[in-house]
Amino acid sequence: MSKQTAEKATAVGAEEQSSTDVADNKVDRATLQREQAAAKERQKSRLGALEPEALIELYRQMILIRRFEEKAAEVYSAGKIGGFCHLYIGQEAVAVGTLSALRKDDYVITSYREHGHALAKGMTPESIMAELYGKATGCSKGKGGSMHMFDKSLNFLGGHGIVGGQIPLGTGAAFASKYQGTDQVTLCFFGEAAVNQGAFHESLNMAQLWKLPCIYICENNQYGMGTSLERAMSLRDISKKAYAYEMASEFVDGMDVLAVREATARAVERARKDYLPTLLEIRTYRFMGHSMSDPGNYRTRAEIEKYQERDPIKLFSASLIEEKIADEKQLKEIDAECRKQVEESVRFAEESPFPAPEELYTDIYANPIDPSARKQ
Ligand SMILES: Cc1ncc(C[n+]2csc(CCOP(=O)(O)OP(=O)(O)O)c2C)c(N)n1
Ligand SMILES: [Mg+2]
Repeated sequence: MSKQTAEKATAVGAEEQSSTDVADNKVDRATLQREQAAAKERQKSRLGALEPEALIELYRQMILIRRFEEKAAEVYSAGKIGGFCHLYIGQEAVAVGTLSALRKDDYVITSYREHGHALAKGMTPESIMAELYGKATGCSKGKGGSMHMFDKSLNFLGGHGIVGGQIPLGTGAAFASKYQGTDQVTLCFFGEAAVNQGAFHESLNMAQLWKLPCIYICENNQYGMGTSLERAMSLRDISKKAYAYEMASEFVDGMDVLAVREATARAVERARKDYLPTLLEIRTYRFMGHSMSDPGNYRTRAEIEKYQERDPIKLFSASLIEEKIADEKQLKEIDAECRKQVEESVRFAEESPFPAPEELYTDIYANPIDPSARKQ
């Protein structure tokens, strides 16, 4: 990929960058409405690429994540979940859009804000909720909690707490696929604050140099904990950082699930056919605080409201209804089914046992410790 081609790829996505993407404290309703109308038209023009059932499935996955996260917040506040808990509300179109462009055996690796990715990869709400509760039936046997969801059978490689720590690991997974001669690709997710870590730059350099089938997905929600992107980064146009490595890149509207899917599909093709990496900057926004313990005093209510107007689920349901792909009743039924599914996951978690004390000594080393040897 030449620098010129990479520039062209970015320029395509850049058309969709909103003029109101910077933090501010007043809502210009007229501009917002105009931008939302344009966003809806862009989304509608993409609807024809998928069958109605596939479109409705995207809606179902997004609403399942939303309802799951709302419930997680509720049970966390009720003291049922210990440790950290980072919610994905507002960012659903990113996990759902990107993962919908994958094959089942492709790899996914991400940060601690991963409940949504885990659900979109096909993990059950039960296995995730039980993990949040620290129960033995959780996907990591109750030993990982919110930041450590894993499912080897689905090639879901976690759930990582160190900012940027998963980027070299994802690069390694992509290296393994190439080395073993498979055509699997890896989606490696991280937040925009992780881009300032050396591990990001080392990984991109290596991936382009060695031609690794890794798609680097920066979920730019514009804040790293309480620090805004403006205060932390000299070059804020993250997709352009790929130029330093002559890597293909795109800027993508993360509130449009179909735009996300299309950009990912282009990157997947490049990775699967030619072992070429891509950097996608997907602009999004988290509606909740950084974690459940964040009161969020660094943002104005007006700013949050502005982004809530751009809610990816609101946008997609409006497009589906206006284009007569689904009606309101049908979408409400799907919502009710998802709520029920989430309720069942809570019941499952509540009724599951905590891990047995002996479990303290398992899953620590590749060669398990023999507890009887400890007594000698
Ligand atoms: C190496 C490292 N430094 C600092 C932290 C503390 N920390 C946890 S999350 C976070 C912000 C990361 O923001 P971003 O990458 O934008 O992801 P987001 O939380 O917005 O999804 C920080 C600084 C950490 N976990 N690891
Ligand atoms: Mg962030």
